Amino acid sequence: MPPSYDFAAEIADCARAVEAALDRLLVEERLSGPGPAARRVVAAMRHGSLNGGKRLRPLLVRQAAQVFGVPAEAAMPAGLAVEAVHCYSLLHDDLPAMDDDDLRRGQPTVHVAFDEATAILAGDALLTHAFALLADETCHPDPTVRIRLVAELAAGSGVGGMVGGQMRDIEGEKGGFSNGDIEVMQAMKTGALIRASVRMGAILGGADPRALSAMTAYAQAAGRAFQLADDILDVTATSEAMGKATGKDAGKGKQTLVAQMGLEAARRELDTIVNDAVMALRTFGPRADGLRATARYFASRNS
Ligand code: GRG
Repeated sequence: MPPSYDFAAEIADCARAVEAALDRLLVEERLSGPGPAARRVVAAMRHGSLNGGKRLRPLLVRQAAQVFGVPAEAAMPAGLAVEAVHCYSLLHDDLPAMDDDDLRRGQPTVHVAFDEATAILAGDALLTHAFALLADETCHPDPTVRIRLVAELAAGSGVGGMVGGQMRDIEGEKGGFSNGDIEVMQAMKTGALIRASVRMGAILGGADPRALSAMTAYAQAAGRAFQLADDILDVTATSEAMGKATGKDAGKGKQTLVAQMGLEAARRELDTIVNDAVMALRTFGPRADGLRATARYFASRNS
């Protein structure tokens, strides 16, 4: 990593590379199996994954891998797998049975542009394809590493991770959540995939158990910072800036830390958490500057 690390250049470069790779991969020829890929589902997968998105999870995979000297291109297939899971989660989250949103990344959501059944299937197909990307030899030459990546992504996205967090979030709309309940829900719903991204980068780089545990501590703090910033933005940002509806948490009686502790205390807490994330990386030196910058970006972003 060069002495003066340029975060703006790296996030832009990563977003460009992810967009181009998804554009190449999400086509009928590449997605066909025993039968030809269903054209309408592929079109909905493309609608739900192309043209937008900050691509923060592939960025985290790449930056975590970079700590162990892995080049950005070698971290791309694993990053794409996490992004495919993330896009599926947004697509399903927007459905009428969940958050019922019409706008995502400044465009009509997939069930609005297509229909509900197609949106469900497109989400399912993105989730399934994520694991095909990890199983492919281009992801890593060593099958043991590929299996660890599969297990990591499954744990982060499944019922003990993102899906379980989403269930808790829905249950929490009835009220009665303590601050601790909210933290567990958020650590699972949003934090688990961020944690998986960082750990997958570290696994690609062959991190030893001590390094993996430091990276995990970073990831957990960064995930909390990301979610707290998202809750703050839901109160303070416009829907134009966010490319999606804002002010929905309070409207639905959603349990957030901002609602519990107030805006000013939430902002102070955010500073503390970012500091925790940066401190977790103290043993890594300049190669971890990317991860440090991303934790700071999570707290300062305005979209
Ligand atoms: C439906 C199984 C299932 C899970 C949904 C992640 C999630 C769980 C729902 C998304 C709801 C939401 C808006 C959560 C807040 C945090 C979040 C994931 C924001 C969107 O992520 P960004 O900012 O989005 O990385 P982009 O558009 O940049 O990819």
